[in-house]
Amino acid sequence: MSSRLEHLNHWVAEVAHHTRPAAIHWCDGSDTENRMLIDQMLADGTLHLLNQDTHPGSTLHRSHPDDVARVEHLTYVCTTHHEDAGPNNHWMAPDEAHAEIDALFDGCMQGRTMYVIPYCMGPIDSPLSRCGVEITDSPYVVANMRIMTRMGAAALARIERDGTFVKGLHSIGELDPNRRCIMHFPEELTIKSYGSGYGGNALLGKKCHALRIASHQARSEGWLAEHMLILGIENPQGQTHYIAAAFPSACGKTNLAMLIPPEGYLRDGWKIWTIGDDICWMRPGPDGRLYAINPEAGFFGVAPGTSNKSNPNALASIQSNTIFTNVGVTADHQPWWEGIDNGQVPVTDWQGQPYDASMRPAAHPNSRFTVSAKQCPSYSAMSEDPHGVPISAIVFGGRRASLVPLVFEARDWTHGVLVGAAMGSETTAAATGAVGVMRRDPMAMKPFCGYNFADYFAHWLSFDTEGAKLPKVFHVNWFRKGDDGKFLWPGFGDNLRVLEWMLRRVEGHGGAVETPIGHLPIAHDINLEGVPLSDEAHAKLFGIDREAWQAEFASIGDYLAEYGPRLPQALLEEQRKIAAELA
Ligand code: SAT
Ligand code: MN
Repeated sequence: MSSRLEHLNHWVAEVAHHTRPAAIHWCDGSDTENRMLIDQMLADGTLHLLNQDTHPGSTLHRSHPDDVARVEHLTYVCTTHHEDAGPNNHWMAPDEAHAEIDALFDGCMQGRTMYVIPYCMGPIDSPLSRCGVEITDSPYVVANMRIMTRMGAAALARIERDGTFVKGLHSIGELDPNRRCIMHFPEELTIKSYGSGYGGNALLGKKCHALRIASHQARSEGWLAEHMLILGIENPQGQTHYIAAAFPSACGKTNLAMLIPPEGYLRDGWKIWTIGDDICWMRPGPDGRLYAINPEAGFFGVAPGTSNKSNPNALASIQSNTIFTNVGVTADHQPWWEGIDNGQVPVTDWQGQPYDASMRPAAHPNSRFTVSAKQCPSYSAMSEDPHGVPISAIVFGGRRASLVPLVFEARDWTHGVLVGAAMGSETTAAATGAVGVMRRDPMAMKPFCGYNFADYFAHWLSFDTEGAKLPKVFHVNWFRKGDDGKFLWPGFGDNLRVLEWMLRRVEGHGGAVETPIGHLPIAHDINLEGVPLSDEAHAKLFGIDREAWQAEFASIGDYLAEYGPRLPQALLEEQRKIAAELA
């Protein structure tokens, strides 16, 4: 191996010395290697074969019942100065963190194979891409990383060219919740994760690298690493606009990224192109616009609720070569989850027990599918473009049963940053803890920003420079409920009606009224043909309750104050200005 890889070799040897595996396997990402690992996991029960007639190449993994979601309370950002991690992160001093987690890693791979996974986040030849190497003792992680990233020989070649990479060390350990933690060392470009085999805790390329470490890297290099989907909207004239949209986990990012246009739009020739469903890296191009890539190569989507009605593109994507995690199965070994709505019935639940609705759902609420993006019918070839795609609009959204209207537009970039910083959402099953509690989740990055949110907001503001052609910023809420507790907006494909209004705003036509919280469409500005809405829906989706918004702005002010003197003054002034207008 060349001298440029010496640093990597040295680290691998050091880890092997410390964790004492029975064997070391360098992953090349080939089909042969993948088949070998899958066969081995089928033999030892890590994977179960699904019906190969209906779901060729697909398997099921049942995780430990205590290991089914991200564990935010056990996730740390370990910077030299506590202040650099900010009140938005759990912090530990780097020395202390290394000592604590290294003790767990001591000898933990005895009797196991240690896999070395070189991977690239983003197209192999893109200047926006960044590489990493994950060392793990989980073949399930290897199989997932192969789908979610560009993994193997090509990535190793790029690492050799770049000379740098993010180091990720992972062991499933004993899968004991009391011996579990995920540590990030942004200053050392290092991640250490112990005791969990679940997605966001174990596939280190995803949230740990592409968001926590990358956000830190992006700040110092002048770009943005965001928890956003990227989609292309092609109009009947054949022009495509790209939108990046941030929503918390399990709020429909995958559905929006793969949306099927409603009837009239399909007839007129509108098309949706999927670039990514979870993560977006963007940086200003020579023309001043923001250009985005999806650092991932696959989807790690929430299974429950995915049906031919809610997301036919996702359902079509997962007919083959898919790893399902924690779903139920039917008598003939097809995957099944709540809301699949295909007329079949589960016989076995996600824990492998006979299905009993009074015991637990057939699929865990955070059960997932892992599949290559290329299997999606709306996959865009632009996903491989090394330059990325130009972003016309940035959308922020949360799950808000009350208060927040269907859509509004920020007046300018600074206001847009405040809209993102003030985002709130009700918690979901994607993280352990109570579900349905409203919490502030700025830019949907609360669990993923690798540094102090005050500095992060300042970084966002810093893009507003002379010559910048920044996207317009919008806020949406697909989840507003009526007095009867039912959703007021149909959502799914009909969300295109809202996106189309945004694009008209981007192009300078498209009506709106000015309000203190931003520009709101009145109902007739949005194409509602074929969408019957009650008077209550009209009032709540397209109106604002000033008094309730005054209370919201007071709460936003209190929230921002938690960041103390590091918070950029411009953001506070924006909040105060709007609060005053509302009063
Ligand atoms: O569990 S993951 O972090 O991979 C997915 C998510 O929560 O968005
Ligand atoms: Mn996510």
